[in-house]
Amino acid sequence: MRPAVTVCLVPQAARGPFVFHGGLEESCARARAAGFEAVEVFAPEPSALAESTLRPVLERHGLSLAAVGTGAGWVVHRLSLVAADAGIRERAREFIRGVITAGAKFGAPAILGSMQGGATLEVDREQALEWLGDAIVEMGAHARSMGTTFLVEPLNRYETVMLRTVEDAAELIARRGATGCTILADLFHMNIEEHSIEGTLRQHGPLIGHVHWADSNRQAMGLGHTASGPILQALKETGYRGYCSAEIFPLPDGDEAARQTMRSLKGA
Ligand code: LER
Ligand code: MN
Repeated sequence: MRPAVTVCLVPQAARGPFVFHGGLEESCARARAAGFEAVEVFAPEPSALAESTLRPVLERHGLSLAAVGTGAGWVVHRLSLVAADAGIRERAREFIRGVITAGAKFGAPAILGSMQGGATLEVDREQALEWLGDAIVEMGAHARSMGTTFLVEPLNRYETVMLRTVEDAAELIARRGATGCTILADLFHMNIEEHSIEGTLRQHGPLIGHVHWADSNRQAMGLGHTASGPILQALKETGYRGYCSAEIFPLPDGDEAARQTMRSLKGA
């Protein structure tokens, strides 16, 4: 289990569940000071992940890139893979392709979260699932061609009507025969939607490509009521070797949330 911590470069998401919000250089320095060797970056657009910007900072702080988010396509640009407007859907795919390409230069997968569609839709869910399936087939193939993967993330019911459980994501990937896709298991969303977090991780073990390591209240693991022991045990049993990345609120502050995350993964 490799620990990672989230860095948000999007002013519109300043109150979002990310540990560090203070700019790339400062966030990387704080991540390293808390003992991390990898960061997950939430950027406003693909150009913010340009090699010429990102590589020197990561190298300066001895950090790898664990993953890159695509949610700013929605938060900043109001793009969605399931918008009624075909032009918006195309721009959404272009945005995600750009993030995949940028992350791939660092060996980092891109995450599909909010761009899958929200809690209300402009079209019926069947139509939206068709478009979402088309997109994951295309994005997965693009990620694969770049030597990386595309992370499909189920979200809780208050954030999406599309993929809410790991089973939903696994079913869509299988039904559409999407290659290059794995599933992001966000423990905060799973705490709301899954019957059993550890049971689900065991059932879908080979498909789990990334974990958002968050407690029930979306604070650092250990600050809510999720039992992390059985989850770590399930991840170990299934041979999970990916990141456990803290996508959590910076409470009581970012540095302490980062340190608590490290403590919760000690010996894992
Ligand atoms: C993205 O990783 C996520 O978990 C969503 O809740 C976006 O806020
Ligand atoms: Mn997440």
